[in-house]
Amino acid sequence: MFRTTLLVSALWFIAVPALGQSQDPLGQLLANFDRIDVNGDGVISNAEYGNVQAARWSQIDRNGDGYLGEDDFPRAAASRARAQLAEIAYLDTDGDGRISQSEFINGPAPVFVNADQDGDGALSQPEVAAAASR
Ligand SMILES: [Ca+2]
Ligand SMILES: [Ca+2]
Ligand SMILES: [Ca+2]
Repeated sequence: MFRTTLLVSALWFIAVPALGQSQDPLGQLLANFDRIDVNGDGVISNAEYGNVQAARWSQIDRNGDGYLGEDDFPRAAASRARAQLAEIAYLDTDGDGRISQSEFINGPAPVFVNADQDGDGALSQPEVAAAASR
């Protein structure tokens, strides 16, 4: 049960930021902004966001095969699994039909792209705050 909750929140975090989940990914990003901004330049780069994704990977790749797939979701959630995987299918940059750990970590997460209003590839604190209040 606990693991299931962890996995679902982790996936909501990356895949569906705007659905008003009680787990508030942008709020967490805002609260931890200075810690995530490792080089202290005042913005969170995709690489810095990748550190967050990397820290979460072990929760996401539940079966530990190095890829994010349907088998990493609870069996009962198969249809939701497919929907969420479809939403992040663009992360499969080598086109092998599965999302590897490095594709997951290096690719821009939907939450990142949505919050990056000026499209400069980095998140400023006001951008995160604005996205969090949407
Ligand atoms: Ca930075
Ligand atoms: Ca897996
Ligand atoms: Ca791939």
